[in-house]
Amino acid sequence: MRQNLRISIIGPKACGKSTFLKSFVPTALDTDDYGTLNPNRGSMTHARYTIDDDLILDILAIRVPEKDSLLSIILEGMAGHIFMLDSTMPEGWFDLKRLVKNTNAPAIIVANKQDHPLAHSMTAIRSEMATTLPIYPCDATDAELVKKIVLDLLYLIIDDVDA
Ligand SMILES: Nc1nc2c(ncn2[C@@H]2O[C@H](COP(=O)(O)OP(=O)(O)OP(=O)(O)O)[C@@H](O)[C@H]2O)c(=O)[nH]1
Ligand SMILES: [Mg+2]
Repeated sequence: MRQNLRISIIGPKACGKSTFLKSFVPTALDTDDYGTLNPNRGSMTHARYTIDDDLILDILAIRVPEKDSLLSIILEGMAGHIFMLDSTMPEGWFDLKRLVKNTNAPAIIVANKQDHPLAHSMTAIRSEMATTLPIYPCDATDAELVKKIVLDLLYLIIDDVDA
């Protein structure tokens, strides 16, 4: 039976969500490509990735919304989450920490922009996030690394379904 899995990439403005998704699926579309851009809200990016005849991934990159009520609607039905932080912007980590605490689906954290000269260290990020979720150092332009991270999340999702 054919199955669609929905995965979210959630993080603050400009942390690299779209770059990450386009490294995984170069044909990923921004919402303005669909004609629905609201410049006050920022864009979303969507990609569909076919694993095989039975499994399709729908990946949606979205900014952390201001309202928790909106967030719960967006997150509903997601099989897993990639929480992305900008390693150069500690002011955005708090919001993400709050999200991580309130999520039950399989999830990982991506510490993006680790290649950037102003990136904080993984030690500092791990200490601040204080979570048992895996935290991956990342450069969203590195397609091989991005693929490995998405596949690791997929394995977590499959383990979760089997459990
Ligand atoms: N150095 C570095 N720059 C990055 C990385 N990922 C993204 N960027 C840059 O950060 C900026 C924002 O990247 P986007 O992918 O548009 O970020 P976004 O999270 O989709 O942003 P919004 O959709 O506007 O919320 C761009 O200038 C990217 O080139 C990274 O891993 N390292
Ligand atoms: Mg984007």
